[in-house]
Amino acid sequence: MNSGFKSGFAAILGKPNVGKSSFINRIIGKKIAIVTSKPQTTRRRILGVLNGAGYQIVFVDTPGFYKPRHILGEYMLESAKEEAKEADIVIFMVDASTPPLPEDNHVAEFLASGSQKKIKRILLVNKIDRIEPEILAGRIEEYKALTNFEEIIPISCLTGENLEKAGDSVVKYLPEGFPFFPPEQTTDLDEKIQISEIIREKAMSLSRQEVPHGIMVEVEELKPGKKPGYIYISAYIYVEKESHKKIIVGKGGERLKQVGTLARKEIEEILEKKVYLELWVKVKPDWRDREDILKAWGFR
Ligand SMILES: Nc1nc2c(ncn2[C@@H]2O[C@H](COP(=O)(O)OP(=O)(O)OP(=O)(O)O)[C@@H](O)[C@H]2O)c(=O)[nH]1
Ligand SMILES: [Mg+2]
Repeated sequence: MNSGFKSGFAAILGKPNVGKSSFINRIIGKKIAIVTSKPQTTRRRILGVLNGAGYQIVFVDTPGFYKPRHILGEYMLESAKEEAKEADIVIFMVDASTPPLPEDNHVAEFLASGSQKKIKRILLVNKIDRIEPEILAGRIEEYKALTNFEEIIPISCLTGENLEKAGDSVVKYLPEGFPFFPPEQTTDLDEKIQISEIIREKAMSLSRQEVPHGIMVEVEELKPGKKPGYIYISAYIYVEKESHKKIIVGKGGERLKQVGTLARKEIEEILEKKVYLELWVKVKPDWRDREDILKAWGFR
């Protein structure tokens, strides 16, 4: 009926900061998910579609597994689990530069429970560029013991090592079926959300300590600009405290300006148009624990 075409969903699970979003961007060859050096960057599932000869893989980037400390965290963990339950394959990603940590066990325990027990699993041991080759084999053994895997592949999203091999092994376990998306579509993200994510990435990257985790961005307007050929975008950057607002704005507005410049450049690349970007910073106390706000922002 479909002449052996393969298609399915591969959910990428793992603790925060192991490189799940980097993997999706690198394997698709396009920036789909934002990446920062801070844990808990990804907050909701993001799809990345990879088309090849006779197959379509829908990679699902998920928030990292960690112990929630607020309602947003609960949503993030739940959303990662839901995506895994609906996937055909689970890619369990770990960080080669450290031995297994409790959050890795948490992922393994989840995979050993309920309907998860039957799912095909591929272990990707990422960041191998960060360790000496002599210790890699031992490190793999430590991770291998977490649960049972169909395949184990050491990779580096930084250098690209073994990424093709990782893709091939996903294809091997894909079920037969028709493609889910047309060939030109690489993600399902709405344009306004994509833009707000880029702004959030820049704001998170330029701030420190507890500030980045309390940042939320909402695009307010996206319309043709006054100057011909320009797009006008206005967005709110929300933070949890007045002191955080001062940090994001910076001395004389310097930091906010930097966020705006970096974000604008990237948005211009995506939209292939000149952009006039206006950013406003607002305080929303404890928004990560406010059901009403989270719901309005699509987290519930
Ligand atoms: N050295 C090295 N760094 C990497 C590699 N892959 C990712 N990184 C870095 O690791 C950090 C985290 O990467 P992300 O892709 O945001 O990790 P994540 O698993 O999506 O994190 P969360 O969204 O917080 O769960 C970033 O600074 C990346 O540049 C790699 O193969 N080697
Ligand atoms: Mg991520």
